[in-house]
Amino acid sequence: MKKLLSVLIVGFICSLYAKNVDIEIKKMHCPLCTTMIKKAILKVEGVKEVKVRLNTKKAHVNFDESKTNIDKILQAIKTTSYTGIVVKD
Ligand SMILES: [Cu+2]
Repeated sequence: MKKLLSVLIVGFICSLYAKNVDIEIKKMHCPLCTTMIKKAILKVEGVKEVKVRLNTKKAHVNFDESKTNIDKILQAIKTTSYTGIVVKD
């Protein structure tokens, strides 16, 4: 019972720090771009999940707010010479 409780607490704390952001990536035009951008975002410490879609030109990022922030993610996108704009957070 104690174990179950601690799992629930850890899960709850994790969900407090977990944040999702949708970023529009300008001029993204081919599957290679999506792969490159995805890799760059995944390099940011604290990023848990990245989905980059070419048809919508958007990246959906799930990250740990206690370890990173949106600015660091945007900076990572910049290293691939693309510009990301936050759509929704
Ligand atoms: Cu491309």
